[in-house]
Amino acid sequence: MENLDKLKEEILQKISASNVLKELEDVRVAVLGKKGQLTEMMKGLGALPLEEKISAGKILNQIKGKIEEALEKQKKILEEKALNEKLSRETIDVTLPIRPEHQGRIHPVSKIYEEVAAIFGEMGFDVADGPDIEDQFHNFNALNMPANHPARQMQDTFYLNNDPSKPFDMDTAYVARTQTSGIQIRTMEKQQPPIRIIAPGRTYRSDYDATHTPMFHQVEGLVIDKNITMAHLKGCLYDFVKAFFELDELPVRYRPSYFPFTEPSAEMDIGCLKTKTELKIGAGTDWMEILGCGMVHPSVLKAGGIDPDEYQGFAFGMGIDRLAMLKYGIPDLRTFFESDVRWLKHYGFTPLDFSSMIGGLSDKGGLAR
Ligand code: 2U9
Repeated sequence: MENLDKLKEEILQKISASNVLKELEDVRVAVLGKKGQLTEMMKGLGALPLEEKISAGKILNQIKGKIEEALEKQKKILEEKALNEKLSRETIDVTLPIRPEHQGRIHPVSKIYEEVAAIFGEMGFDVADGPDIEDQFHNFNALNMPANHPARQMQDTFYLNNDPSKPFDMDTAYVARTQTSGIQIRTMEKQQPPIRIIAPGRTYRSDYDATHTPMFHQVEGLVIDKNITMAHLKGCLYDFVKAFFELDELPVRYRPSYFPFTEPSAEMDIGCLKTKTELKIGAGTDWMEILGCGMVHPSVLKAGGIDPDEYQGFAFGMGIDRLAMLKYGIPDLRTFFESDVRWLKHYGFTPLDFSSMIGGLSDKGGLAR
C-alpha cells in the first residue's frame, strides 16, 4: 500500500511538472499506455487470490482515476498555454501595408475632387452632376453668353453635330461642355433656393500645351439664398483655401475681373513664395491666382427660373488639374492623361487614404507617398 501511494505521488508529481503537451503524453504512455506501469500492475492482478485481487483492484482503479483526472487537468492547462504562445507569435501588425501589395492608385485629380468635396460637404454643400455633352442653352445662353457672344469663340469650343443625317447646324449643335455651369442651371430649373451645390466634372476646350489639355477638370460652386452678399463669398472661399492647403493662416486677395455670368466678378489670389526651384504656399510676398468667382448675374438667375429681386447668389470656379499640380508638385499637365503606371505609382494615392475633414485631407505622410 505504501509503495502504491508513493508511486501515485510520483506520477502526480511528474504530471504537474510537465511543461509541454509532448512531455505529458510521454508520462501518460509510461503509466497508462499498453505497457505502462499501472497497466502492467493491473494485468498482474489476475495472479492474486480473489480477496486481494478485489481490494488491490479497487485501489489501483482509484489511483488510475486520480491520474486520469490529473492528466486531463494538466492537458487543459498546457493546451491553453500552447495556444497563448501561438497567438503571441502570430500577432498581426495592422499598420503594415496589405499583402499582396495593392497596385491600384487614386489619380491626383480624383484625390483633389475628394478633398474639395470633403471641405464643401462639411460646409453643407451638395454635390450635383450633369451631362458632359450640353445644349448651347445650358452651356452658353443661360450663362449670359447669347449667340455671337465673343466668349463663345474665345473658349475654343468643341461643337458636335447632334443629327448626323443633316448638315452641321451651328444653331442646334450640342457642345462638349466648356465649363460645368450647365449643372447649376439645371439645378436652378429643378429647385428653388436655398441652393448650395458644388458641380465637379470634366470640361473640354480645344487647346493643348504644357498647361492646357483638351479635356480638363473643374469644380464650380453655387450658393443662392435671400440676402447673400459678397461677404459670404469671401468668407466661404477663404475658409475653403485654408482647409484645402491645410494651413491655419493664408494671405488672400480678391482682384476685380470679368465673367459674363457674374457681376461683380473677381479672381482670388493666395500669398506664396515663388523661386526658381520652389513654390511655397502661405509664405513670402508673391501672389498666385487660385480661382474665379463673383455674384451671380441677375440674367443668369432669371434664365434658371429664379427671381433676382428676391434672391441673390455667389458662384466660383476652379481648375482641378492646376490645383493638383500645385498641391502635389506635378510639373507637366500632359502627364496626367498618359496612364503611365510608374507616374501613377509615384503621384497616386492608396484607396485607403480617403479624404475627410476629420481623418485628414491629403494624409501627405501616408503610406503611398
Ligand atoms: C452659374 C452662375 C455662375 C462659375 C464661375 C468662374 C468664376 C471661373 C474658371 C476657373 C478656371 C474656369 O477652370 S477654369 O478655366 N471659372 O473663374 N466660374 S464664376 O459661375 C457660375 C456658374 C454657374 C449658374
